[in-house]
Amino acid sequence: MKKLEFPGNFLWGGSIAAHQCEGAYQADGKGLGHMDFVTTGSYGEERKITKVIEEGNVYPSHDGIDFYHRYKSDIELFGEMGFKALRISIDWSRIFPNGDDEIPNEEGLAYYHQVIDELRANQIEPIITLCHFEMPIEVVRKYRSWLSRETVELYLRFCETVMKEYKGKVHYWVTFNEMNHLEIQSDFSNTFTYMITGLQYSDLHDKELQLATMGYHMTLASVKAVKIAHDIDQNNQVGCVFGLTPCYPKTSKPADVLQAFKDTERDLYQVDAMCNGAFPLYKLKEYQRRGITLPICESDHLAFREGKIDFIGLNYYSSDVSSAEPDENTESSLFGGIPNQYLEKSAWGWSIDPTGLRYMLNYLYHRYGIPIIITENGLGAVDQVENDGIIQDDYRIDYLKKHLEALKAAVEEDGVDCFGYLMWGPIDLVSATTGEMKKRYGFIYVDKQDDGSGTFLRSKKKSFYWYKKVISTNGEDL
Ligand code: BGP
Repeated sequence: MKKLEFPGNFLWGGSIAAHQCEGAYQADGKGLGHMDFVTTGSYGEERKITKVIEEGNVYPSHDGIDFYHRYKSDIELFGEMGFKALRISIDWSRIFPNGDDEIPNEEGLAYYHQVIDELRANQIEPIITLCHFEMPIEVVRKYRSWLSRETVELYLRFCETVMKEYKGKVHYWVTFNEMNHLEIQSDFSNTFTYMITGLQYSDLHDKELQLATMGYHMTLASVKAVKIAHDIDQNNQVGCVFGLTPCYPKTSKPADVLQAFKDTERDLYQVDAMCNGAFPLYKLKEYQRRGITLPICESDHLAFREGKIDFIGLNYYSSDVSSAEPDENTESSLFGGIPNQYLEKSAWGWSIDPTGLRYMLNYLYHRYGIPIIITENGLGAVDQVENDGIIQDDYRIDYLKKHLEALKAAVEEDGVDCFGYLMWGPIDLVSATTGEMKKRYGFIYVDKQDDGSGTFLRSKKKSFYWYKKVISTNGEDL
């Protein structure tokens, strides 16, 4: 039998996001972004409220891991591991500090030139996310975030500016990170609403209509951005990143199976809209039934036809369980799910399910037939620094190894076209859903704690050497 292996040009690497690592929240002309207003424990621990601060220099959101100043040495460390690609985001508020400024901020543009050049110098392909929970706060305040069409235009101006600026240096663009989480109704509604839109869930007066409207505007913004990218450079490959969770039926009762199907499908209408050239009719019918009318303009139809994505980015962390009777044994997990007796959980309650990754890859590939890249996957854990300064993170290696085995099977046995694996948080950074530093994902440890203490010093964990070996053997030695 043929030996299983990854393609030779497979993009091994990692993913980070500006607001979770850069810090320097007001440096070189940057405007304030909505994520500059959250502080440790804002959400996550108390999942029903989003605490947003008004001002004050709080750690960690204002300092991140100081990637802004340390990008050179951090990228060198990624290079040492053999990274072929790094997904970063460009913080919109560094380029247009208020969102609607007449001209872009030169210092912001210059900064990302340096980062991209440094990646290229280390033979690392930059993959740029244009909106990873980052938006100038003024766009939220003045234009009511994604509730208004003006925001779509402001976002497109930002996209066009950076796509022209980095033309020839960047070939992979991601329009949005995880916009699909906006409409999930759960304990996390506050968290996701704030992260994705900068608006507070509790402030939405007509929640269903407003969430649907924002989801529509973001989907429209994405397809329009794809067209702009293709017009600027026909070599541009453009995708959108979705955080997807397979939902398994709690029992073989048909009602549970149907519920699981619906829950898994729930997040796919935006993928349908971006791959099929039209906003899906079944979703419009659902909105109609719920009394929701989307603000669709005649010209939008053409935008959907012209803005099909080239690839799908999959963020995969865990799976969920669905039941037709949702209150049964429900406990707090990422999406308020039901425990799966067959799976272990991370310290933050996310079930660990490598097979779910294979399942989701097959699901997506069979449905859309376009290339997929794993844009996030990883384990958030509390790391202990041993006396000799080393972090023995065998649990992280174990998690990643099992997910890579599942990915390998999806590629080689199932024939899924997956062209890269970007591990989430290759360097410790601030957690998106909890605002904490103690939830660590990295191969590289950052000496910074939630109380603000620490030196920002970097050190290699055991997993650093493991991933280096994985890359150098092209995934043969896991
Ligand atoms: C995804 C986000 C990332 C990242 C990751 C892990 O949803 O795209 O930004 O943070 O989740 O989540 P957390 O940081 O909350 O552990």
